[in-house]
Amino acid sequence: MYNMVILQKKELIMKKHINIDIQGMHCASCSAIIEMTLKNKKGIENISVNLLSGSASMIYDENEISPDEITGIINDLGYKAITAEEGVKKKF
Ligand SMILES: [Cu+2]
Repeated sequence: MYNMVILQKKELIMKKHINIDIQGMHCASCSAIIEMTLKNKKGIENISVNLLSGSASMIYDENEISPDEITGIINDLGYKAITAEEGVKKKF
């Protein structure tokens, strides 16, 4: 009983929401390619890529994938991904 509670808590902590700005998307197939590619990666859920705002929103599991890996996947597709944290760093 006690162990189960701890496991559930752990699971909540490991799943994080992230918003990523993506530069270089021109049309609906650009956003569809990014969405489909990330959807197939382990540890990524609830992904939605928004062409108009040039951003992606998703839940990721810290045990399976890191923000750096996610932006790397997007960059490998030929786009420029910037996480919110990097954006803040650049301003200073
Ligand atoms: Cu396109």
